[in-house]
Amino acid sequence: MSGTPTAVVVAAALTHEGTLLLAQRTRPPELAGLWELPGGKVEPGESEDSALARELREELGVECSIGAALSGDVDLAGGLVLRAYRATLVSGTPAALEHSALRWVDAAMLPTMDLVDADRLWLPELLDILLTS
Ligand code: DCP
Repeated sequence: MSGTPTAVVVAAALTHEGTLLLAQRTRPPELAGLWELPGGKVEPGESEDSALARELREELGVECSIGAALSGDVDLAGGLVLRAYRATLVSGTPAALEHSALRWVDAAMLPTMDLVDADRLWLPELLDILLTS
């Protein structure tokens, strides 16, 4: 049996001058108000890199360069797998086109933010990135 292919959700650790961009979700109700690494689902036939660049264009209105993956994947409900990648701005200034707010956070601020559960896996690695960038 071939089974159902795993759908991947890609998310960006978008950094700039020692800060990380967090985006505040508007939906679904159980995630609304929580902060996430911006991203979304990879569409059929799309590479993960181009999916993430597309999501950042749609959600933030910016062009980004996608880098290395962070360590570890997160299993989400509904057979989705969440994977995060480093990203840097190529052009534009992020705007909350699909979120209720955006915030650039430094290493001191990051642990105080109310993150979606799935993204907490990367907290140590994100802090390391911020403290060494
Ligand atoms: N998700 C997460 N952490 C992130 C990004 C996403 O836990 N940093 C989760 C939330 C959702 C799932 O991944 O359960 C899909 O995310 P989105 O709803 O943001 O993705 P899309 O907008 O692509 O999906 P759709 O258009 O189908 O709603």
